[in-house]
Amino acid sequence: MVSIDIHYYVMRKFLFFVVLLAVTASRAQDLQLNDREYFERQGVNVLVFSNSFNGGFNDEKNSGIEIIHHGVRTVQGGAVRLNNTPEQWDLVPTMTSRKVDRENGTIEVSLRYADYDFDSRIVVTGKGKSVEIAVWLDKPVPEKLAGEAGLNLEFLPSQYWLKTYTMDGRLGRLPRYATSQTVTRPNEEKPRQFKGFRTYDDRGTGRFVDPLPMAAGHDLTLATDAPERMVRVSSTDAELQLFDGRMLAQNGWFVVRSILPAGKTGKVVTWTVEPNAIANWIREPNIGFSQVGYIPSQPKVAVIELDKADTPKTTASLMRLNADGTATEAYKGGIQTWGPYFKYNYVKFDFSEVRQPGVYYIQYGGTRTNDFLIDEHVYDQITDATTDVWVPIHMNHMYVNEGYRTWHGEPFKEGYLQAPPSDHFDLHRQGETTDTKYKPYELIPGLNVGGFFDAGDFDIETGSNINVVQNFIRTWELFHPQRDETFVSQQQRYVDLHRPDGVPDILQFIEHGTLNLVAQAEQIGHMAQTLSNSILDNYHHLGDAASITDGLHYDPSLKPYEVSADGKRSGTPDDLWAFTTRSPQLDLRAATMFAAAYHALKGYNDNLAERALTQSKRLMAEATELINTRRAARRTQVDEDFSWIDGIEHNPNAKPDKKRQALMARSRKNREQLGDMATNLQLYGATKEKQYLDNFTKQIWDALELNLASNMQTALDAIPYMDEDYKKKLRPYVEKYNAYVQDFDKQNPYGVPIGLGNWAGVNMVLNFGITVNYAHIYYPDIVSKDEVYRVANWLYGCHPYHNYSFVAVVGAARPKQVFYGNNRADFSAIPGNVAPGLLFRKPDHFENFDDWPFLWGQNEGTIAGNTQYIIFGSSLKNIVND
Ligand SMILES: [Ca+2]
Ligand SMILES: [Ca+2]
Ligand SMILES: [Ca+2]
Repeated sequence: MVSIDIHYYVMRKFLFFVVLLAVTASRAQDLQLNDREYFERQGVNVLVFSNSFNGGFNDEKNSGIEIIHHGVRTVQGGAVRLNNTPEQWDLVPTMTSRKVDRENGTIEVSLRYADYDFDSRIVVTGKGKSVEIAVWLDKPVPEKLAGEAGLNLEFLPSQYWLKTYTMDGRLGRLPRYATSQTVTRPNEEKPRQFKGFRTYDDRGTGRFVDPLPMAAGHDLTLATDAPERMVRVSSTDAELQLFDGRMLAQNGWFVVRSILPAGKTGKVVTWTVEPNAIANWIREPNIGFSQVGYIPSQPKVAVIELDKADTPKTTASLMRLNADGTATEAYKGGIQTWGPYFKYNYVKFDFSEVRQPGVYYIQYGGTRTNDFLIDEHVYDQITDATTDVWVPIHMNHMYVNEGYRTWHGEPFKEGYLQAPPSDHFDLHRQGETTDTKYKPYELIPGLNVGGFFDAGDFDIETGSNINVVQNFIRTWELFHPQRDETFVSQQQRYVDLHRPDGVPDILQFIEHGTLNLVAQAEQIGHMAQTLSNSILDNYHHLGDAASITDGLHYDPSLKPYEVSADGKRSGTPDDLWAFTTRSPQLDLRAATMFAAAYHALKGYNDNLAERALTQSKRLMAEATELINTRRAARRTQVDEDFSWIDGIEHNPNAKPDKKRQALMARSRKNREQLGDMATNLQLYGATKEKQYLDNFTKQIWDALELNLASNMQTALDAIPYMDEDYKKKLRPYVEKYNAYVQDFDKQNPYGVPIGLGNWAGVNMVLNFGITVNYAHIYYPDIVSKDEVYRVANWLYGCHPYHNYSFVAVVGAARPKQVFYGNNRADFSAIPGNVAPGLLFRKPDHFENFDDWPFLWGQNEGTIAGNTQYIIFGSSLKNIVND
């Protein structure tokens, strides 16, 4: 009996626990508002304006209500919007307040469209496995927006296309390509776009295109055939419409939308949104390693990114592929814990011991990586795709051919017009005056020569092009690469890839960049800010650059789309503009670059070299005078300006101590009197005039005291011109820099600086990599060779989110497939491109899409960044091969 009683007691206790567990478990299955202010359950994160529309480029597809669904941010753009399928330059709301009420499990945001004096509130409430999204109005929708304003939520096409859906029980399949229906409506009915610009060319019809819904009803389930993507949206008080945003713009998303009712206030639209969660889902480990492979002697450490709920394994193996196709375990080693970093947990697997050349893969639990090489020659080709393919394709004002394929015809044959005073859509503007002898809209002759496309767009950013020429000159002077894989004829305006022409390509790239920049200085009198599109509807061009404009001079006396009888002019205002507001700082940068270009080009193109030198001297004198005049005028207004020492170490909020203040004051004074130290150093390199070196020497030590990390590169760049004493004096700073480098191992699991901005930080990482390489070259006893692989590992696959190489490189086993290049509409890449990398979304998500190229913050490559990569890659190869 006793035993039975005890048994009964234990049973009751047990049952109680089972019930308790079930209750806890079901609560754990509910969406909970967590400490980081988003709704969370395993496999589902619902973010409510953790990321706000920032207005820079309007709709960056990065904001509003977002869902990270089984690790992928597949839903965003949840907000009150004014269009069925908002485009990038359609108006976005400003978030005027955000309240998190943890007690009641709600997040409330207030949204405002100032252009229409239209305010609304969105309240998101966790309700079991769903969230309720409700729109509240204190005043009815303004009359002008009635029928236009609605609650929108956007779904990532590449994760939803080809999947099935149901709307009120009716079946459908989301299409791979946009082929739904549209209507046209009078332009007056279209809500205003960004700064009044227009994304479309209406061909004189006075009408805009508006997509029609693919489906409508009250209960929609998307991806009924894919549990990891399945989301149910239902509403009892509003009709749901499903649109395809790609009808208007290739970067559009699938949109679920309910129009806000006219004339009503209070809670006007209510949705229940339930993202499906796969039971006990745990994210697959992301094993970060170098897709390019490893040389036998280098450290080889894989960083493994794990779900918080995952239990780390104790060991991993390096498997070697044998000649007969079988695999054997080459090494088995322990897993080291690194710890948590943002939302994941990190461990490491060190297989440095393995030095035998061969083909390997990593086996960690049930996860097997793709194979990679260990071999002496893995880095030999890392810059070839960039120099042989990416760079020549970005040569402006040339016809570019590759084998059977034409990349683009000769763009902008009609040249560039003087920009009138105006605002612009790509972060620059033309000031009140033109600062030139040209009248607004007048043709500025001679600018359609040389230069490089900026990035995924086709403008010439002067500042970037100056960097590009400098990067090429630096590569040329340091490494003298004789590689010749490109035919360049300035006379024929023709470039042919993979056709040697007897001239080293780098020299031809220096020449091409200089040609445009010298033309700017000669024709305009100073440097243009940019040569860019004048109309938004040809700025977002995707396709052959030669078809952006009609190649005919714009003639306002003709009607739009009309061509003159002689066939040389048209009434279509598509010509690009030169934005010519004078910046003496930009002129100074150009002057330095021209001096260096003179040296690089002398003996190859003497005429261009002389032109560059002439402009260098003139701009140097004029800009210095202008800067001093402006500085004197400003002195009374701005007392302290320390912006130039901004950098990782500089904390603008920290009040510097007395000693530092004195140092800052002295640095500023020296800088004003002697000029920028890096500029002085470059000028010394170009002219060998001693005064420049003296100006540099007077400043470098203070600069290193103030900001070691930012100024170390300049200090190292001086070594070839300096004596042994300088090198000795620099030693303790290099020792400190080495400690700074090592410290990154504590800051994050990957050991490199990681940016959290709206543009992922590849430039910062490359700068870091270049400086580490040079520190090793000059001080191998302080900065060991092992350090130079940090950035290589990061770039080629050892990073968060996925393990693909950020460089579309020759040699990588698994490079990224899609980039934000000018062929992005084809879900493609231009070989040799370097992605910005991992975009950080607040509060804790890193992301790099490899099936959706359209987010520039993570996938666009720039001409300045890619030429910086050439320096990084060249220096790495140099170190490895020594
Ligand atoms: Ca641009
Ligand atoms: Ca060549
Ligand atoms: Ca034209």
